[in-house]
Amino acid sequence: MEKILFAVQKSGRLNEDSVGLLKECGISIDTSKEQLKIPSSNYPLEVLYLRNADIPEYVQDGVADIGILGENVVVESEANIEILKKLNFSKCRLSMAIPKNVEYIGLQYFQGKKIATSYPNTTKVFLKKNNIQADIHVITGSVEIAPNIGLADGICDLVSSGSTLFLNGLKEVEVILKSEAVLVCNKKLSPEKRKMVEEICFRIETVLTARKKKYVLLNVPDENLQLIIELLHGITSPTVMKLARQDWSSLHAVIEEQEFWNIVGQLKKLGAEGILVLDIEKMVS
Ligand code: PRT
Repeated sequence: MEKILFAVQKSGRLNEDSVGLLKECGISIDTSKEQLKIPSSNYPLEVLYLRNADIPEYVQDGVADIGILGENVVVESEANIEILKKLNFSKCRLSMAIPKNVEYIGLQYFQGKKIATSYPNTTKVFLKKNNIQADIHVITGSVEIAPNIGLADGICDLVSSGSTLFLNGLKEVEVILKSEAVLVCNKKLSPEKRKMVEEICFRIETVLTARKKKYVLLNVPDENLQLIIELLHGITSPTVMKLARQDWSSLHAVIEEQEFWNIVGQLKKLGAEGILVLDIEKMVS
């Protein structure tokens, strides 16, 4: 039987969540990372531990069939690969930033200016689209220090909390790309491998759907049962069970976590008691 070659970042921000997601999908892999290629013990799959920045080319060339990496790297690489799914972790944005004491007059600020970045392709495409001609300096690390040492008038770099910009006296002025971890695959997979990739996508979807939902159990007085059922408009009709206590029922429902916070006050006002909120491990809709 063929094996899927799955590229995962060897070490760095994406590693733990990527390996964790595979495990939640029931795919066991050794995390020792001493070897580049490690077979799963219970699934026809081999994990290739690679640098995030190298994954687009490996997937494009078919050295790996599928992989998890930052969307920003997919865009920057301009590789001919397919994005299968956004994975809802490692969220960040690629932004332009300038010294905080400089007045920002809009994108025209960058006309004829020097911009330091590790993302020259994405930056060039953005500037061209906006008719801005600027001088791009490619730097591979510590881009945020470039304005302070007189190397550039602004930068284009990844931002998540914004503290790196703040600590370096910079302010974010334009977001040019929003990014998160994505699942990508080679565009010319054999029909057999395509089927295997679909199976992996199904498992990932099952895990991601479950992460957004909660299983809620609560005891409610029968006089308000109908009102509470209407509040809990979850994925399916809630389960209602009679309690030993007279005129009371137990309700079970699956709802979005945010929705739970929106309605918990109303549930209490309607007399709900013993409210339990549980994580769901997997959910097939
Ligand atoms: O070496 P390799 O190629 O494997 O990895 P990498 O150099 O891409 O390194 P890594 O592990 O740092 O980042 C992997 C991916 O995580 C990136 O490609 C993004 O998709 C994602 N990600 C999410 C981030 C950040 N958040 C992030 N904050 N990548 C980098 N940063 C850096 C940013 O460059 C800046 O220096 O963190 C700093 C800003 O963070 P804040 O929180 O101060 O704003």
